[in-house]
Amino acid sequence: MNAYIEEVLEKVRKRNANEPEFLQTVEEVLRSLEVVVEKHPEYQNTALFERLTEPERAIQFRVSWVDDNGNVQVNRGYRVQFNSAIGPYKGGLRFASHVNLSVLKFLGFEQIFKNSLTSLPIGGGKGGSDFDPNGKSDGEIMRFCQAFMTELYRHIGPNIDVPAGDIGVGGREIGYLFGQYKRIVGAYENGVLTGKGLSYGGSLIRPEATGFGAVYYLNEVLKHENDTIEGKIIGISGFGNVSWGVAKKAAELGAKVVTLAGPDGYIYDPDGVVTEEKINYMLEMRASGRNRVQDYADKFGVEFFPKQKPWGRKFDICMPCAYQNEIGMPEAEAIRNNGTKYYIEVANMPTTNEALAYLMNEGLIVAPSKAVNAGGVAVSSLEMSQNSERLSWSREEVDEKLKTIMYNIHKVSADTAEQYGLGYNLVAGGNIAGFMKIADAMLAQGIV
Ligand code: 2IT
Repeated sequence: MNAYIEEVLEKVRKRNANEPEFLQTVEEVLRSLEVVVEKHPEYQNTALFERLTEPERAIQFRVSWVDDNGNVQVNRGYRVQFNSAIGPYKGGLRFASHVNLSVLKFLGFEQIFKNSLTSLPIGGGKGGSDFDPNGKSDGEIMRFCQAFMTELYRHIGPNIDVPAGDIGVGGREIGYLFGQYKRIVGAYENGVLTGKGLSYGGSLIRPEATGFGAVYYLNEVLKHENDTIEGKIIGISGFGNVSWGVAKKAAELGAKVVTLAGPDGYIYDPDGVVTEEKINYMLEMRASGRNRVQDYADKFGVEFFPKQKPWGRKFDICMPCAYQNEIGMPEAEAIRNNGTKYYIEVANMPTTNEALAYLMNEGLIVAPSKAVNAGGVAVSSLEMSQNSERLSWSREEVDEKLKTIMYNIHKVSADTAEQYGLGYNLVAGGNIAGFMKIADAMLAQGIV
């Protein structure tokens, strides 16, 4: 163990004692950087890790709005501007009842490394609210988004901080947020948000990007193992935007996603979520605001397992696509005992540190979410490029760039791990590769 890393971890634990998700990711990332620190005394001299683990800015604000019954509701809004060493802060907004500062600091911290891995010029940030969009009317969603932006607008801009979607924030919410931003600033700055609709500056392939990118990355892992995706059985959790992209691309490449999961339980479809009708139905389920996956079982006549997770089943590949920490030790043991070979994280930090270490030690091939799901933010950055040049690129052009980006993320992760004598350790390789660019930029810019 490296003494400097230990010292920093101790300080971070003390200072953020009530932020378990944030401490979890800092612990995971810093431990994997020990091999790098030994070779770089300048990191310690410049307090690089103390600076890296402290957000440049964390804004918290009140969001007051009026619901359909005329009652005043008060929510809490946030934007964590974590690191701007390589570009304007970039990262999504999450609207969910579990949102708090710890969750957004974990997401913002991970976003720094993820964004760096894309090789594009974007810093790390994240934001959101404890507002729960489930069951809200369209009018309530709009009024909430307008109230949220009325405070947020003063902190963001195309060259300052560029939010996008995350859980609970999709195309509809981005539209309302952009409308309010434009109304307040009185200028058409559409590079201020990404994930926009095509008619006002959105990018083709952005809705698909996270899921497609994850499958492109998976493909690189399979190639490395002299394996192919054809015929593979994939177990996933979630049934939102990311799951949809994974199911769609997997089906296109001859694999099958056989489970979907929501807060109500999971469905098992032995024929796979492969037809256009089934894949499109995922969008309908999400848009309904019911947050129920049982609707799929009812519609297509497949089995539904109330209140259960899918990980007890046998799959070739597991791809958790829902929430942080959905895979703890019991789930990890089930996955290992079923003989799964590939564990591909897609949701941000879906695995507890203990379960992650266990799966790696047990010899599964583990790919980290910071790399696997980076396609989403990568295409967001391509959306910013298109907005800057006031042009829009074809579907093929964006998809080709996304493929190249995912290929490079896998390659730099694998090569970096190899270079440090860690074998095919995509978790450490991704962390180190993402970190090196940030560290270089931070050192070059002096003590700020
Ligand atoms: O977690 C993520 O990378 C996202 N929610 C996407 C962020 C973005 O700016 O597109």
